[in-house]
Parts: sequence; C-alpha cells; structure tokens
Amino acid sequence: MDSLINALLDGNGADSIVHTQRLLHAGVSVERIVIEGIEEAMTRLDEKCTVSQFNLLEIMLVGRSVTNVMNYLYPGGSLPAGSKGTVALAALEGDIHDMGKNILKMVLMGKGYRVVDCGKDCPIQKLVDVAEKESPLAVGISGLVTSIVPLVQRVRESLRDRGLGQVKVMAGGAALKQSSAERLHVDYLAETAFDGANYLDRISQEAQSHEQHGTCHGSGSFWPAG
Ligand code: B12
Repeated sequence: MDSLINALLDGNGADSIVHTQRLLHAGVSVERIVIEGIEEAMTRLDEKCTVSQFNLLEIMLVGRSVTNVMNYLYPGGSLPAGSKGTVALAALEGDIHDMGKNILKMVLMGKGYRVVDCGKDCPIQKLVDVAEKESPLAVGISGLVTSIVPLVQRVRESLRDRGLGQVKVMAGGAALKQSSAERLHVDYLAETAFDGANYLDRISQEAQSHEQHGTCHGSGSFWPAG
C-alpha cells in the first residue's frame, strides 16, 4: 500500500495505476485501497502542506492521480443502472473541495445507486430543487471546511419546508465527521464513503420493505420525517 501512497503523493498517475493493479491482483479489496491508500495519501499530503509549504500544483497533481485510480477502480462502462434508488450529492456553498464527494459518487454508483451530482459550492436552494425533481432516497453532503456547518444544519429544515421531509440527509467529509449527526441535524454522519453506502443499503431495504408489507420499522434516524 505504501508504494501506491508514494506514487499518489508524487502525482505520478501511471505508477499509481500500476500499484493499484498490483494490489488488486494480490487480493486487496477496493474498499481498502480507497481508505488505506487514497485517504491515507491525502492525510499525508495535508501534513506536507503546512501553511509555509502550501503548493497548489502539487495538490492538483495528486488530485489527478487520485481521479485516475478511482476511474480505474470504478470504470464507467461497468457501472450498473442504479436500481437501488437515487441519491443527490453536493458540497455546499463556500466549499470547493470535491474529491471526497467524487469518490463517494463512484462508490455509490458502483453499488447500484443512481447519483445526481449537484457539484461543489452548491447553494442549499439548488440541492432542494434537485431533491424535489429527482425524489431521492437521500441527499449526501460532503463538508471539508468547518465554516459550512451552519449551512449543513439548515438542509433538513429546507427539505421539510418543501414537503420533502421523507428524504434522508447524510453527511461526511473531514470537517463534518468531527461533529455529530445530532449537532449537524442530519440523519447519518459517515466516517467513510463505504459507511455512507451501507447506510443507504439499510434505508433502501427499509423503503422496499415498507412498500411490500406496509409496515413501519425504525429508520435509523432520530429526526422525525414529518
Ligand atoms: C486537497 C485539498 C484542497 C484542494 C481541493 C481540491 C479538490 N478538488 O477537492 C484545494 C487546493 C483546492 C484546497 C483549497 C482550500 N483548502 Co483544502 N484541503 C485539501 C486536503 C489536503 C485534502 C482534502 C481531500 O480531498 N481529502 C481526501 C478525501 C478523499 O477525503 P474526504 O473528503 O474526507 O472524503 C472521504 C470521506 O470523508 C468520505 N466522504 C466525504 N464526503 C462525504 C459525504 C458523505 C455524504 C459521505 C457518506 C461520505 C463522505 O468519502 C471519502 C472516502 O471515504 C485537506 C486536508 C485533509 N486532511 O482533509 C485540506 C483542507 C480541507 N483544506 C483546508 C483549507 C483551509 C482550504 C482553503 C481555505 C485554503 C486557503 N487558505 O486557501 C482552500 C479553499 C477552501 C474552500 N473555500 O472550500 C482545511 C480546512 C480546515 C477547516 N476545518 O475548515 C484543510 C483541512 C487543511 C488544513 N489542515 O487546514 N484544498
């Protein structure tokens, strides 16, 4: 895994792919490559980029290598149609980080969800408009800067004001995961993209079971849907 991390940190896209292939051949799971490889590389990049050493070009090259590896792990052509339900994703207004969101998008598509990507720096209004149009199972908010916490806290209410109280809200990303679901007023706070996918699997199964039996199980949320 260290060779992959070093290739990513060098911004060497070709070597990053070679090391990814080697790991896959050795039986290492995609999930481990994302969490122990890509996320670990970004943590080390952060340590490297102290205020005095901040180097935008370096970060961009790393970002490109990360994208190469993700495209390799989740090739567009092999993605299923998205039969499990729709999810709308966004990084809210004031947050221009989108690598975590893009990874989440690929993981969710790979797991069979249809993903509507509202992009980065996205106003809440736009996210709610998309939710109204697409009727998603959930909206996912990726937050990397702490300044967007007050916006995240408004998402649930904004959905409810539009009559979309049944849409679950999940959050993740380096800044948000230091908080709690309760404080952020969201239904679920994920540590990793795979946590988010597992949460969606649970609520998607619950939704299907409601449709089939008309029964009401717990939603895994402490926020009322009304
Ligand atoms: C790369 C980077 C950038 C790049 C972004 C490129 C891009 N296209 O995304 C650039 C150079 C543009 C950038 C700019 C800035 N950045 Co910056 N950046 C980072 C860095 C080094 C890595 C972020 C990253 O991509 N991580 C990798 C991804 C894969 O991790 P992740 O997002 O957490 O995602 C994983 C999970 O959390 C999960 N996930 C993520 N989102 C979601 C959502 C849901 C719903 C779910 C289920 C899961 C999930 O899935 C992923 C895989 O498991 C971090 C340091 C760090 N350690 O995070 C600083 C950091 C986030 N940046 C920071 C800052 C301050 C800035 C700037 C303000 C710097 C400046 N002074 O100009 C600007 C502008 C910020 C703005 N307005 O948005 C701070 C934020 C501090 C804070 N807490 O508020 C950090 C923490 C650096 C630091 N230590 O100070 N940055």
